[in-house]
Amino acid sequence: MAVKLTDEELELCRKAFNNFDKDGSGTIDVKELKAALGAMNQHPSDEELFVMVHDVDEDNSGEIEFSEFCKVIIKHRAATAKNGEEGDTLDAFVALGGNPDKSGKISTDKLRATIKAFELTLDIDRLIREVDLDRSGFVDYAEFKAILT
Ligand SMILES: [Ca+2]
Ligand SMILES: [Ca+2]
Repeated sequence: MAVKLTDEELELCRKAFNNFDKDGSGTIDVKELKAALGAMNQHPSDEELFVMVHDVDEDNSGEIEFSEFCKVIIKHRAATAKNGEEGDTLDAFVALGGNPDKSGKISTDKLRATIKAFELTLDIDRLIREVDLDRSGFVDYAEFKAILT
C-alpha cells in the first residue's frame, strides 16, 4: 500500500510512535503497545494485543516498526473519516438505546432507520442479516461494531 504522508502527518506519526516506543528501540513491542493503550484507558486482552500487532506487522518481526505504525495511523484516519472512531461507535450505540458500558441491545429497526438517515453507503439489510443470526431483531455492541467496521 502506497501511503503518502505530508510533513505534518509524518510528524504526528513520529510523536505518537515515540509515545509508544518507551525504550527508544525504534520498534513497538506488545508490552509497549499495552502500556500506551492503557494510558488511553484502553485495556485489550493479550490475545487482542497479539492480533493488533500481527495485523500491522508486515515483516513478521513481532514488533511494529515506524513505517508499519504510520500505515496504521493512516488507515485508522481513513476509517475514522468513514465510520467514526470507537468512541463514536459507542456514542451511536448509546444513542440507539444501548448502554455506555457496551451492554444492552439495540433494535435493528432503529439501526436500519439511522443508517439510512445518514445515507451511509452500507448494505444495512444484508449486514443486519449477517450479524443478527437468530433474527431476534436486536444487536449487541459487538455485533453493532461489526456492522460499522
Ligand atoms: Ca521499543
Ligand atoms: Ca515488523
